[in-house]
Amino acid sequence: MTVTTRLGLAALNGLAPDRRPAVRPGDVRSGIVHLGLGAFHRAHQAIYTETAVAVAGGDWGILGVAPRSRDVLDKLRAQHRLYSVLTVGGDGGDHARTVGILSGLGHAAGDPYGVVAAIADPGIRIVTMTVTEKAYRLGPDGRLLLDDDLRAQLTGAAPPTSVPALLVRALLTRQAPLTVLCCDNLQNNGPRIRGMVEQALEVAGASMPGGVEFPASMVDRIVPATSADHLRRAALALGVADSVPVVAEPFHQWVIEDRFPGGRPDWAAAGAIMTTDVAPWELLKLRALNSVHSACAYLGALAGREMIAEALELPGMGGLLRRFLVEDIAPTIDPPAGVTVQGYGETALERFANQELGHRTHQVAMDGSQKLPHRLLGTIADRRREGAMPVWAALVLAGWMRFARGYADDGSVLPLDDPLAGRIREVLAGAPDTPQGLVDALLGLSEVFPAGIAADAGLRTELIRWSGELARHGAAATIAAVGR
Ligand code: CS2
Repeated sequence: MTVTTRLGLAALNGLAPDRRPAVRPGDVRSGIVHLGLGAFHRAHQAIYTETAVAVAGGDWGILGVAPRSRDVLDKLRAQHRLYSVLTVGGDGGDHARTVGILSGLGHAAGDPYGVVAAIADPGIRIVTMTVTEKAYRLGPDGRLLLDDDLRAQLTGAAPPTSVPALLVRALLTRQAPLTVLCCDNLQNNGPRIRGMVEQALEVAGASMPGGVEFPASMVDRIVPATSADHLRRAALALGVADSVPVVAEPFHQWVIEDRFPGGRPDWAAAGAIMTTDVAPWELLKLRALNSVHSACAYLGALAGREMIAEALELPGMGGLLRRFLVEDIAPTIDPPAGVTVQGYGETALERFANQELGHRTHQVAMDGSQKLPHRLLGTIADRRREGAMPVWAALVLAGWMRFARGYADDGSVLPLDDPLAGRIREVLAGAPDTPQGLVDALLGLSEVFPAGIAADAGLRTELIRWSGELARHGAAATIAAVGR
């Protein structure tokens, strides 16, 4: 069957009621600027916000800002800012619904001053962000990585296209209270972003105005890149063709620290957990879900597995990941009331096994230098402080190191999609291609590894041992041998 009608305002009346947006597109005025119009935001915060507005009202339309590429922006514009979310792997099979909460669109690279003006506008009371770890330009010590370009952006000498500069240039003129809500997988994300903005304001010769809050939040939903197959399935499930659908698993969770001086949507009415303490949720998610995801990605990619669900099927992988969870991760976490690390980890593994998602190992492997400090290195540091050796965490880190070499076990090339790719290639080119050479070269990256980890002789020995195992036997055999 070919679907010929295109998604747009005119197509909405022809959709079944459960596929239409929960709010009337265009009815809701903007109250939120969102930086990072990628798939994750559209399948997560946008749906929570649309549901909250449908249930409890409020001017909480989202003005979505694309940081760099215009592609999604132009396609959304052509569809009157409408798009669909295709939920896959649930009991009833594919289900699609359209979302109409986007009340405006912006482009940071093309019109940075327009985005600054939007954030400074008193009608906007919240800025949410999903720009990924690297966009915050923070080093392992939490300090802003300043270069000439960023300095020029912060002082007004160059257009403010980066996230720190967009926020700072807007805060310099803003009068009304504002909440800046980071929705990225950063440990301690609220205070960390506050610290980043404080430093950036200092460079601009200013200090933090009153009435600006930075609550922490934990976001969770697996949202892979949309494939051609997803496009086709979204059109079939919806009955009209959408050029920018997003695909997601049924599961979703959002835990938010409740500090919003300018008000907020009734996200609790949409199922979010509003709380005073996000930290236990954040740590649980980063360490017991994201790091396990990375383990599947690096070890799976080395073993030639294209998809996360296929990596999980490697003999021994399930056993290895459970040992990683129970022996290394669980002792470092005090989970929220009513949750166990093991139970949470089991649910994560079931979610990773969703075959319909088509989540590629290479996608999760991306940006390892930015992700691992938040999801893996804390576990290692905490266990080492206790005098224990986190053997499985070391295997995962060695997996990243082997991945960074750029070759899978069958010799095929692995993409190193990482903001530090140039630095990584440079240090590896100057080192012998041995387990020891690999480990020493990469541990020397002070942009990634805190001094305590880089100088840990016991950990270094363990990393060299695992790198040697992976080099000699390959990831598949290494996992099969230990994951019983
Ligand atoms: C993944 C996350 O790509 C990755 O690094 O681990 O995007 C993961 O799918 C989400 O955090 C799940 O909420």
